[in-house]
Amino acid sequence: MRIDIISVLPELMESPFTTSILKRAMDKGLVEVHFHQLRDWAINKHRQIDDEPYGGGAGMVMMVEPLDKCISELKSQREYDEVIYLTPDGITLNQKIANTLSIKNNLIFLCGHYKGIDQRVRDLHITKEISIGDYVLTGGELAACVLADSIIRLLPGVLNDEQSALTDSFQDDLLSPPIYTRPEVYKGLEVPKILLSGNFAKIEDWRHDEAVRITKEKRPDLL
Ligand code: 6GU
Repeated sequence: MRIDIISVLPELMESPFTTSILKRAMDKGLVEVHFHQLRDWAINKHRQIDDEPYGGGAGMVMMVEPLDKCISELKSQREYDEVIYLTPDGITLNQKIANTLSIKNNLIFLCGHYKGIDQRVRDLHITKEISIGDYVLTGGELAACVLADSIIRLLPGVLNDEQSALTDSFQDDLLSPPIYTRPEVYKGLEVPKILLSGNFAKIEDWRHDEAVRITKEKRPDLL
């Protein structure tokens, strides 16, 4: 998989991709992530990429020309499955969307800023608009990192057996059951006896029942 991320602040996205599991995925060649500084496609010497909205109003608008030039150049180099605009007015990211995107080859992420992008960028290029939740961030960069992480961890070979995505919360629409490790008793709090029984069929039943109980309690909307 290849992900191209267009942003005015690519430095904001360095550490997620140079640390831990995502770094290993990159080192193994399972994913390539390329950052593009939008200002490199600016059309004047001030490297301007935003301008005032027609019709007036507060805030600036990301200009059509730099974005169109940048995206068109990328599209001339390879076929993209999706051109995704990260914006709070997109559809809310969930596990199903991450699963769907994880089987694509080439993705473009465009990080929104200011009041948003000129509508003509959407009309020309954007195939999906994604938000990571109902709150507002200063820009799309952190959202792009969240989206990339949710996708990359699903690529074959990224997680090891222990970290397997198959036992995640949300994989089967249930939250995870409680988990414990040593010691058996801590400050009077005991590990449930069933987990020490060695009866793995019963343990699986208990885990499922606990997952249902916890989902009912915390996220009844998932059931
Ligand atoms: Cl994708 N962008 C911004 N600026 N804020 C957000 C968001 C995206 N998703 C949730 N809040």
